[in-house]
Amino acid sequence: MPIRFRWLVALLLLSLCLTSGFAQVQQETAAAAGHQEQQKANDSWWKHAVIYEIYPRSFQDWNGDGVGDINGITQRLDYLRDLGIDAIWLTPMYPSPQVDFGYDIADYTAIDAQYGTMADFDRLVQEAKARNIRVIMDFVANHTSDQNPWFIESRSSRTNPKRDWYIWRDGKTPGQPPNNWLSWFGHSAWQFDIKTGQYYYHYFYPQQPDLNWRNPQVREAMMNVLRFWMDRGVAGFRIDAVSRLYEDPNLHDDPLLPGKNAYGDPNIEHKYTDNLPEVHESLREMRQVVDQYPGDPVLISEADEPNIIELAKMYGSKLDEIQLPMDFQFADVNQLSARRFRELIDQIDHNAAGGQPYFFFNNHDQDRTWNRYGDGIHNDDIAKLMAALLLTTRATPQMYYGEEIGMVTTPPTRKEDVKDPIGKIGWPKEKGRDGERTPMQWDTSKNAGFSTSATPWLRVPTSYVQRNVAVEEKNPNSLLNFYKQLIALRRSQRALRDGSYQALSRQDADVLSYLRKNPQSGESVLVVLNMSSQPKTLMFDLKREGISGSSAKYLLSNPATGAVAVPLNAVPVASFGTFVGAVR
Ligand code: TEU
Repeated sequence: MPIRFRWLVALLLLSLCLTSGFAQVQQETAAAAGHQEQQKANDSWWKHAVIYEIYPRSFQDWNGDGVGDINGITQRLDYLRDLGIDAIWLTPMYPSPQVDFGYDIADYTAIDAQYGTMADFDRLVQEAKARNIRVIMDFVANHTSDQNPWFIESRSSRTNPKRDWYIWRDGKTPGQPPNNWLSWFGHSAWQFDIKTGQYYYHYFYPQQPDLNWRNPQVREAMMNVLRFWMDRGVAGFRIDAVSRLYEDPNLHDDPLLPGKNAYGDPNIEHKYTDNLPEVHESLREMRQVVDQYPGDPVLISEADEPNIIELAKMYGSKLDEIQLPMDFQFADVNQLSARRFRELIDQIDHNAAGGQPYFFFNNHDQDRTWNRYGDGIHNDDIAKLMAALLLTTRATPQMYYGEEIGMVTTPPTRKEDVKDPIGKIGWPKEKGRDGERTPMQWDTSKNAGFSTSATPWLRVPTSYVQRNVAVEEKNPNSLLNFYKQLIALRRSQRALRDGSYQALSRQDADVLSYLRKNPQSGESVLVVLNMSSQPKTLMFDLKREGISGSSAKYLLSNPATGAVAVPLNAVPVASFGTFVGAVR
């Protein structure tokens, strides 16, 4: 071959190689992009986040008026970052007469002056973002305040254009409410309004009239509320009382159940006011609105769904409704029952149909875990065990301020001190929810460092002297440091982050144990929670789970031990002890 041609052939070959190499690179890049897309879908931030509920009135008072505020929260962001929190859910801080401490909203798109200004809020979002903390707002969709201009208009006359924004009905007979529906907060759910001679419906306090979600104008106004806060950079919403959005338009009476409630009313099944199918249309609508925004916004739903079927429905048949429905069954087991917890984890694992479970134990409406699960002797161990349960399953965990330091429910001791109206209506059987809303305990100074005011809105429990952030930070064995270590493990251990859940020793009535299996070849995590007062030594055969090693490496345990590893055929767990170990 003449030398010229040889060059030509060589050049041709080279360019062929290059193009095919390029094509390969291109193919690989496309595959990688596809993989990334796939991963993104599996890897939404809220699947891996630790979400922390803040009750703003009680977290940190910055201006010294006795009520917590936005700047107070901003001031404590470093604490939350160091704890390992990814997102904070703020209970309502909108203008409100505070009958239900913010859950009665007079204006959905403003900030109540007692908590600060919109500029303070914007700064909080910005400062949180700088620490990789997202802000989730509370969306009180079911009802407004009776001081909301919408309701003021609605009640002004029967012909007002906003009349139909709320649920107005004639009495059954003069002086008789339209039917037997009862408020969750006691007595009839109907309030007579003398001016127009009709009753309005309120699932909660009479000062919280229910919006009429069947009215398209109401839905549009509420969707605009979502847009308003999304535009300000929030990461999503916790939607209040979602299952109560709709009620039977034909006003059927609810079925009566035996016995009476704390308010002296007959017990009833809220059959015609809860979980009507229309709820799901509205949830899809909300989801479509937030999905218009970047950043993978999240919707969390609040409602004590009565069973797994109703809970699973919250995800939507195409996973197009709520990403994180709160699992109240799991939150309210109210006894250390390994069987019951195992059963509930199974239920959500099998029924969520690809949806992400969402667990919590504490919130601003119910007694703290310390009181509901503690036995009075081993409370600290039990609190650690509950923390491990919350933070080592597949579910996204939600914490409530103060649980990480073991805050105790401290209800008022005298009726005249009660702030939460249900405590006044139901005293002494129902003392209200003040007990779980007491100020955050930061240090040993006056008012636990919550406020410089002489009279914080709720009294600080005396237990603050031992139980506070400053003291617990210094103690390596404190509950606070246990939480920190668990959250760090949840981040660092691939198995805890992305692994599947496999129940172990299913027949064990005392010990809840499970494996979080590494989706790749790395370490899996074995969790053992002894829910009994008897120390135990357990045997695990994990060969069938693909674990060939014969020992587990300590990642975290309570009580702490100096040991590095333990043989899988004899894992010791103290009474109410916790073991978290790595296996291969
Ligand atoms: O609670 C809504 C609600 O339905 C609760 O009664 C819930 O079912 C119960 O806590 C389960 O244990 C929300 C808020 O969280 C609460 O603070 C408000 O008072 C209520 O809405 C009314 O807005």
